[in-house]
Amino acid sequence: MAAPLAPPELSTCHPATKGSPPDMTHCCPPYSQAHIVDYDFPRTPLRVRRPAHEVKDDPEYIEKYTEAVRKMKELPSDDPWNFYQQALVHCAYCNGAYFQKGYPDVTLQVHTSWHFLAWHRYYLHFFERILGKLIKDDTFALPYWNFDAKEGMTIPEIFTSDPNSPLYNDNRNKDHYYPAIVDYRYAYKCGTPPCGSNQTGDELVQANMSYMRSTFKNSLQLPELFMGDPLRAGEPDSSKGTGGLESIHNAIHQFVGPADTEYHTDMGNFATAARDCMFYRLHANVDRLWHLYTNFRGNRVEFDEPDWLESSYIFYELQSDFTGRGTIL
Ligand SMILES: [Cu+2]
Repeated sequence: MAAPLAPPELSTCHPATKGSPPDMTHCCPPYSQAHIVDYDFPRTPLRVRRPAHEVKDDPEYIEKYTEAVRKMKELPSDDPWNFYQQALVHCAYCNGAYFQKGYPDVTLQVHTSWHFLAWHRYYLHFFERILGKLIKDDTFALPYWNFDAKEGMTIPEIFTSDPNSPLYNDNRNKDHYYPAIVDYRYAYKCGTPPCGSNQTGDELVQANMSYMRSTFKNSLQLPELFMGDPLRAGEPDSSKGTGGLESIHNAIHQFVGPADTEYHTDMGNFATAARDCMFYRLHANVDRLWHLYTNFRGNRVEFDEPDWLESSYIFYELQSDFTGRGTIL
């Protein structure tokens, strides 16, 4: 049965009803056929992502970032580069809009398995390239939310301070705005209250840090503990275990999303999470933590097998100049 996960068949996209709010089931791309080609990494300058708590004191960068997101939100609503079209990519891959190619009963889900880190790495890569193109700066890099450092353990204020900013989103838990400290054990549903570690201040900072440390340390010899279980073509995600890094990321999604609504839109639901700029900030740090994990393991590939190395996905690619819309990859 073993085989690498294949990209979805666009023509079979259907309503994404798995966990979606009832008004958020139309997640398919605005086309059903496309010219699909293999992706070659571009020869553009290296983009260097910086931590949120550093860039907030760099008005020139904040201006660029805000402008890029504004432009993305202003694109025609059916343009693949449009901010909300990009968010639908996440919905389609996560809320059951596709079946796995060749397996009409098995939905395609890129969470809760080893695909989580790889898929999101590519997702951010293409999103970041679009932002850079829109402001004609191919060195533009997303900031990362450095929630594993003391200075970064609160929701960054550039996303919360100005309701008129393109970076702002109203569907969040405002009780968790600065100076509330992120809690790696936070969850909407947790059986017995309290939901989370029940700690505050420095104690919570220390608890988070030791949780992160043990997540790394306990999984160094066994990458599935950090990255999630292998998921091969034809296997349902429900049979798989979530990796330690994804679990921390889940807590942070829930920490940002509204606790008191049924579907916890935006950040608390797969279908809508990427409608909030915080999503990309959070995932930029998840990606960085994966990079650190790889370093700690001496840069050995985590799963040296074709089912991991040859899995593939579909994203929107760009034209090579600054002028037009993206071509589809
Ligand atoms: Cu995701």
